[in-house]
Amino acid sequence: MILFGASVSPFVRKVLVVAAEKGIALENRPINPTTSDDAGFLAASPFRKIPAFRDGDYTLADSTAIVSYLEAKFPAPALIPQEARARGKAIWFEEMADTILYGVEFKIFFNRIIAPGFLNMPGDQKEANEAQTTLLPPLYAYLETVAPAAGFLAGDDFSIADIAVTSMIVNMTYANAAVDPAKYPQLAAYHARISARPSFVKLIAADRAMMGL
Ligand SMILES: N[C@@H](CCC(=O)N[C@@H](CS)C(=O)NCC(=O)O)C(=O)O
Repeated sequence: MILFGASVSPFVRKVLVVAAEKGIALENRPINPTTSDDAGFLAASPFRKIPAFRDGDYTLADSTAIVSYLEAKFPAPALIPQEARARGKAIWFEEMADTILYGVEFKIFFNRIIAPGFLNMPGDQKEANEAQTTLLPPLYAYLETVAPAAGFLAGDDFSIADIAVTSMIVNMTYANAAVDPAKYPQLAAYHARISARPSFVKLIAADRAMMGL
């Protein structure tokens, strides 16, 4: 199985963490989605988005679709809860991370890291600063109300909810928009605990080395 895209993408990281937690061997090809002419990537991702995925003759794009496939094919350990309330919450947190958190993460991470570091462009620092000061606080404030002191976001077990939210906050951390423990102590402790899992630690170390952080 091949996963296209680099782990600095929070969506690629989400799939790589799922694979690591389940003990699935994935070959990771960290292609650039904008410029890649890798035929395998283009065949798997009709709109040049990462992550994209191939398993034999089967292809998928979109992290949620790929995680759903991996969950069905490799059910243990379960990362999408079965119980109704827990499953609903897991999908809510994954969706909240992938849309609401990502909308703010993009303005901060793109302008501070991707544009200057990889595209040789200055990045719109005003947009990044405004996103950090006005758009991000309500999101961290919400997560502060739901982050558990022990345990997980959806049900009793570690799940896609924890992976998706943590993956997005990891990118905020790279871009100097980390959770301030003085303002959001529960969320900061939760983020530290989940991002310390071995499935995250290796990827974060590799990202930091790649970005020179
Ligand atoms: N909903 C998609 C989002 C994927 C996405 O937007 N990936 C970004 C990288 S973080 C991308 O491919 N950007 C390149 C582009 O839009 O050209 C998922 O969950 O996989």
